[in-house]
Order: sequence, then structure tokens, then C-alpha cells
Amino acid sequence: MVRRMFFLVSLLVIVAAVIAACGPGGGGGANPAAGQTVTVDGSEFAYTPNEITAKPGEQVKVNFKNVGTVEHTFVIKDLNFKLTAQPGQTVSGTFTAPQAAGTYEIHCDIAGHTEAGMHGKLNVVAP
Ligand SMILES: [Cu+2]
Repeated sequence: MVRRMFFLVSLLVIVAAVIAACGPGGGGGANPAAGQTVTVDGSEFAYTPNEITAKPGEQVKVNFKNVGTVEHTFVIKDLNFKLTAQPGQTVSGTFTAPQAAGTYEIHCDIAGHTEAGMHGKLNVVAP
């Protein structure tokens, strides 16, 4: 009987250890690398919003929605990141914010659009 109890207790300890090992990190719920999602509208000739703030190394998913009447792009040159959307289209992509805190330029690379006001900023701010 005592031996049987010992066996059951051992089993419980093992189960608890397995659950603990799979806990934090496994699910990724509160993991900062899980990141954020931002929706940016592009029109003639602006981004709304025109600033994005992220933590170093954070994953940022961008839903770029072209609410204008001509083709627009969403480019972060420093990160080699580019989305192109036709009028009425929403295009999504994910980039990883740089480790270096600072301000990175976002712009539409279609001729004349940046100059007309289609630009914004990615602010990388350490927590
Ligand atoms: Cu544009």
C-alpha cells in the first residue's frame, strides 16, 4: 500500500514537472517577440498613421490598405521591407524591428509620392 502511494506521488511529480517545462515560453502569450499588428492606410499622398513605434527586435505585422486611387507602396529601405498595394487592396507583411533604437524612414517609392507627402517613421524605442 505504501509502495503504491509512493508510485502515485512520483507520477504526480513527473506530470507537474512536464507541465512546468511546457509552460512559459511554450505558449508565447506574454512573449515580447510575439509582436504587434498595425493597420496603415495609404492614400494620395499620406500614410495613416504615419508613425509606428516598436521595441528592438519586435515582430511587426503591417496590414497596408490602399484607400487611394493609384498604386502605393510601403517601404522601409533600411530593413529591405516592401509592400505594394493596388487601389482597394490590403497587403500584409511582417518585419522585425532593428535592435538599434532610432528612427527609420517609411516611404512610398513610386515616383513623386514621397515628395508629395507619402512618408512616415518607424520609431524603435528600447523598453
Ligand atoms: Cu504612393
